[in-house]
Amino acid sequence: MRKNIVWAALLLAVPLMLVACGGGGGEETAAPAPASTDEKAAGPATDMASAGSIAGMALYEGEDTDTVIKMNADPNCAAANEGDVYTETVVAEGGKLANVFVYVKNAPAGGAAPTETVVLNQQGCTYHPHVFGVQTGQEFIVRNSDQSLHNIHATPATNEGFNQSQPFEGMEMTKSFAKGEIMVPFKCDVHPWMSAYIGVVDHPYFAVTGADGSFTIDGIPAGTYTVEAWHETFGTRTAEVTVEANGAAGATFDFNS
Ligand SMILES: [Cu+2]
Repeated sequence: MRKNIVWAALLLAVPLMLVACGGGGGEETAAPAPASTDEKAAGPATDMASAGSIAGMALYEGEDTDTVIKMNADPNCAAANEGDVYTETVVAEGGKLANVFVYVKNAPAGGAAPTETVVLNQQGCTYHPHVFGVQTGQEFIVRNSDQSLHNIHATPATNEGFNQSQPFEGMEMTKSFAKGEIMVPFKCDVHPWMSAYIGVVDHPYFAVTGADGSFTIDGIPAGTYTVEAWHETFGTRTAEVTVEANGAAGATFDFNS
């Protein structure tokens, strides 16, 4: 037993001695080279590591003026929904406003390319989501999940519009927009109540407020930014925001006045 301990001690000691001896050798000067290469390779990652975020809220104390959509004209649409479906032109609860597109106006260059697939789904004869964002050139899917004919009529001001029909359930088409545009309206000429809005920006620094009125834009480099919030009924509000390295900046958009 004791012999084994002695051998183990020797086995541990030998590498330690080698390391200690190597310290004074002239060949050690080569060591810093790979280290500096590593630093260079990690450059962009270091920038992202110091990125901050912008988070906040869209406020609206007024009433939710949405009206119930009458879908009697298309029995399939009526049958596809349990209960009432609302127009979604104002989705507000507890003083918080949903469906507000929030984006950085003077965004820094670069930024991560989008990886997740964005889907504009036609389900129950309304668009889901009602408001969303994509980057310029980013492909998104338009899907018909209904047993009704829809036509997808995009009416942009600066991008190229289109008007294509999807007569059958399960049909999909892939689209993208080349230029930044706030916002691109979508409608369906078969069901006049259908509407959606897509914000197109040439960077990933955008978000849409949720049912609780909140939004978060992650991974943005430190800097001072003009952030704009867009709502289909109430127009736009802006805020100046300074993001510190690794910092969390706040922005509140008041749509009451
Ligand atoms: Cu339709």
